[in-house]
Amino acid sequence: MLDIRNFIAGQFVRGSDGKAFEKRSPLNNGVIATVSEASRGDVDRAVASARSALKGPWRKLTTSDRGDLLYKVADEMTRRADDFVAAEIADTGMPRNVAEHMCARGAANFKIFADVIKNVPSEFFEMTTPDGRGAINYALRRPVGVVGVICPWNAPLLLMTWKVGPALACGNAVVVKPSEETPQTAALLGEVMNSVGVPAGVYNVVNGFGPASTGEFLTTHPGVSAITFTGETRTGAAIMKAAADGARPVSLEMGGKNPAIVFADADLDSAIEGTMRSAFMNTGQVCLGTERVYVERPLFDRFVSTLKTAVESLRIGPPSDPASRMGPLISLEHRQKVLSYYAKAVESGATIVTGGGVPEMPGDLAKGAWVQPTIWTGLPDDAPVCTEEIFGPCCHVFPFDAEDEVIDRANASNYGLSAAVWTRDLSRAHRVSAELEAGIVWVNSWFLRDLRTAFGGAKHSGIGREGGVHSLEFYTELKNVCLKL
Ligand code: NAD
Ligand code: 6OD
Repeated sequence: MLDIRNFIAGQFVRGSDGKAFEKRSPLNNGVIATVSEASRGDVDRAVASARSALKGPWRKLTTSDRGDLLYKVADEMTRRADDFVAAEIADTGMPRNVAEHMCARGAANFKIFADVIKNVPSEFFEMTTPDGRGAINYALRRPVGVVGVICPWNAPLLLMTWKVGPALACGNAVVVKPSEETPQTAALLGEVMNSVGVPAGVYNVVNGFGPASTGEFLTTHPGVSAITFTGETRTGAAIMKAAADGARPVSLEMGGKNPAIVFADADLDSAIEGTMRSAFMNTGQVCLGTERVYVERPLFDRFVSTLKTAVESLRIGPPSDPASRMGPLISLEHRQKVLSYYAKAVESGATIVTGGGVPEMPGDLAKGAWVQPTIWTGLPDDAPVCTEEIFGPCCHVFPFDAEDEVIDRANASNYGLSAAVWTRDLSRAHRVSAELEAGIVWVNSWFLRDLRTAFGGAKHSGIGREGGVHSLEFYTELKNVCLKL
């Protein structure tokens, strides 16, 4: 049985009040680890260790030296890729190819921000003064301090390093709270930090839950200078309230109910391949996933029947089977939520094109959090299944007749994270992309990411942007120096 501990001041430590919780495998619901839950006192110690790291050798490093150290972190993660992949798979049950992609992105997140901070130019202005001698102004970037990082379970290492990478590149120290469902890779990263010589206290991990537990202790802690969060919109709102007490900045990456729009002139094979990924990758547990698919009427029947064939050939199975393309959901609890939407779809009168239930799994796997990938048609736009984030392997496919109509329908959502547009008409691609209310619009692709670009959500999907230089806006304070000549 694995013993997952908190990582505070460079040491792996149990919770000071002895509390621990069980981590269960999504494959068969068996207990795979005991995780030490951090108490309020442990969170105090983690924040204090981060704060003192900010005064130690970490502070003295130049941007370039810090960048070199973060390259070593990335290289060590790559060297230990098998460990990270195995840990991610054990926590989530995701197929190996998905875990490999996520872990490679984890390492890339350190390198890209080490490069960004080294290369970002600084502002400089010359000004005149009444005595004729003038003055110069230049901007310096300084770390904000201790950053609290609250993470979800759906892409644990990718999403944690997406925040920790830029935070450290900018010279901050972090206290990370991984999801209670996925504690393993955050702990492994602690080993990596120690082995490449990142000073103790720069990277800390506290395990536990949200309300009345570690998450709340961290986000309400007065020693935390800024909070960056990825997760559900209602959790983000609670964290924003906690941050308001100390007038601390927040960066929130939250939920989505993202549209895919397929025009009749689209390359059908690409649109199907893209929709298979955007609706079913990682068992639909991707914030950028497209649970609403709008297809122009002349292509509608063909699209639905081709998608059905593709979904029915998706191999559901454990990560130990190399042919497996879809794993379980994260937990039985999450499956209950997803299945409640499967039931609501039926109650609302949906046509089930395929799926809608639980697959038969052999042996011990029958106890796991498996669901069938599911396609529906026939519901109105305002049915709960079509407006609320389900976060499972499912989509509803709607027909549409006109460009303006589909833009209005795609935008009629409280969320605004991403959208995918499938068309061969370049002018239309530009027109529609400009009108869609989303942080990112993919044209003839999905989840293609240049990490230098802004990433975040509109409306209830987020507050702020991270990525490239945009991350620096959150993780640094900009200071103007005005020097009288
Ligand atoms: P969640 O909001 O339930 O939990 C996220 C984290 O917040 C966990 O670590 C949890 O313990 C912690 N938490 C919960 N309540 C808290 C509180 N009151 N104070 C402090 N911490 C608290 O989200 P989840 O179920 O882990 O993840 C799935 C959600 O994340 C989906 O809505 C998905 O769309 C979203 N997500 C968004 C993005 C994005 O980039 N926009 C990326 C991935 C996932
Ligand atoms: O690619 C990323 O940087 C990112 N934040 C992806 C989010 C995935 C959501 O599940």
